[in-house]
Amino acid sequence: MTNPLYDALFGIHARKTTPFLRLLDGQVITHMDFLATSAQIANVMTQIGLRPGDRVAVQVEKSPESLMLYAACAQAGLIFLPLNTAYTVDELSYFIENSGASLIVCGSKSKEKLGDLAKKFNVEIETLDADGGGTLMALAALMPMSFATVDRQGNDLAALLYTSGTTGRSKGAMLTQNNLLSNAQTLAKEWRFTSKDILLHALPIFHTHGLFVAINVTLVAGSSMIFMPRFDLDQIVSQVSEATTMMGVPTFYTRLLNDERFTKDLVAHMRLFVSGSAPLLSETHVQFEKRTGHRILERYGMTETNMNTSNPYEGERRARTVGFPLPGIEIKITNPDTGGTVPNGQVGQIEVRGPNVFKGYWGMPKKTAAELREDGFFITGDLGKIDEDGYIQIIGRNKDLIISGGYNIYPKEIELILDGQPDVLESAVIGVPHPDFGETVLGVIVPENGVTPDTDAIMETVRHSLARFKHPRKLLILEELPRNTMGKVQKNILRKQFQGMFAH
Ligand code: MLC
Ligand code: AMP
Repeated sequence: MTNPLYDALFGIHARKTTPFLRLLDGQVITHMDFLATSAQIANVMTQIGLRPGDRVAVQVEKSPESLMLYAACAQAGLIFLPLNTAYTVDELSYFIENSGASLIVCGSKSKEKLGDLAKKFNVEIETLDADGGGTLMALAALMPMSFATVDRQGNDLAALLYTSGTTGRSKGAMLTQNNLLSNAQTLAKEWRFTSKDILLHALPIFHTHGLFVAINVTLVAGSSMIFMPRFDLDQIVSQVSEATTMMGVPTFYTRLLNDERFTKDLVAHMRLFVSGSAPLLSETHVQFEKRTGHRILERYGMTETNMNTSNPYEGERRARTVGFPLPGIEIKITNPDTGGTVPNGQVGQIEVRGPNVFKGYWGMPKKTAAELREDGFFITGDLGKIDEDGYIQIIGRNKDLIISGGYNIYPKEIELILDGQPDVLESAVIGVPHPDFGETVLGVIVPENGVTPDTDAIMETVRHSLARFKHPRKLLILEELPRNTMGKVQKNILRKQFQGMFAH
């Protein structure tokens, strides 16, 4: 009986009394204790009636128990479906229905609101709070501390991660055991992770970066983590001297640079800082090295593919590039119109093929076929080029996407709401530079029949419908939107016009 993902990430540690999670209150959770509790959770889910292949939708605060739930899903052959804690009930409703989840795990405070959804879609619901309280752990405490690991194949699904689409509807990226495992093994080797490493973990664990990159790499290497509830400057400054490595989005690094306590001495013992999920400004890269003596290692990935490229561990880590394709992964730059490969140095769309590339979008064969070629290359929607030394540069995006503090925001989703508001003829949502989040959301609306729309009422609707990080930081009213001769809205003109709106 085998379960490649569980065996390689968790099973190998089953008898180890070595630290896995180091918490801020000084508590240490060993691998063995972690796995005993996760086995109890696997027993709960199986007793509730869940069967291999069922989806478990999880919207909970970051905690050791939430990570145990991930391990329990792997052990029981269930498909883990983590959800941003900022998502509203409207957003969740879609994910629950689309995925056909069998179980929702949410915080106690959300139980009432999500309870209605659970009833509507006939889904079981359990609660899990930041402190480990709630019905899930109460049931787990009554269960045996061992669970017969469910047999799985590498091609079986391990996780479903929703990523927004250009049409405004999110798509569930189906990630197999092999997708996750191959990438974790490759990254651990490339970045030289060993059992001696201690990773400072301050990322959320409902996205690829915090979950699959940070945690899976730690697990395959047998390293441990300082497990923080969220990114908090005071906590980072107080804990970093205990760590050897850190992974973060660019906002982490700009915030650290703005803090005088973050000095060369404080991080002298650190081995590696990794950045990704959004472009790292050259200025940040340079300033960080000046301040700390460390060159940040920038890598490039996405939900559908895990990590694709990385700057070298040894060798030059080049600013404004994302390095080279990872071993076993192919990258080509193609002409978006013809699909043909363009010569090095020329900008085109980035395509990727390898064991990391997902299986397709859940229940969306047409969307899958449009982005995942028959020969296995996935069209990322990012634009880039390969420089004379083989380093890959991301130049822009072929998809209408805003990345704010590492979170992806698809303008279409917001525009659909704005367009539906009283006295609004049409709208355009754009990303503009922001000193903290890299980019932030700006909404532009055009009034209907010369009547000025009530922007406060519109923002209230937006607040009800969408997660906070997607809210426009400002709503502007314009007489009309710039259009080209084909009638297409020219967002580049709007971006240029308002680029200084949130500048320093
Ligand atoms: C929080 N807010 C955000 C935001 N995060 N708004 C826009 N963009 C964000 N990213 C909201 C808060 O709700 C708050 O609202 C206000 O902005 C200010 O909050 P804050 O306290 O300053 O923010 P904070 O909680 O500190 O969060 C910022 C952050 C966090 C950068 C630490 O967003 C974060 O951890 N980002 C990491 C995202 C990530 O993991 N991405 C990986 C995706 S995987 P109010 O109401 O108070 O104004 C992927 C693939 C790959 O992309 O390659 O890795
Ligand atoms: P997501 O869909 O949330 O997984 O986000 C993936 C997207 O983040 C990619 O398609 C890129 O546009 C962007 N991204 C990830 N890493 C980097 C990076 N190092 N530099 C620039 N963009 C990045």
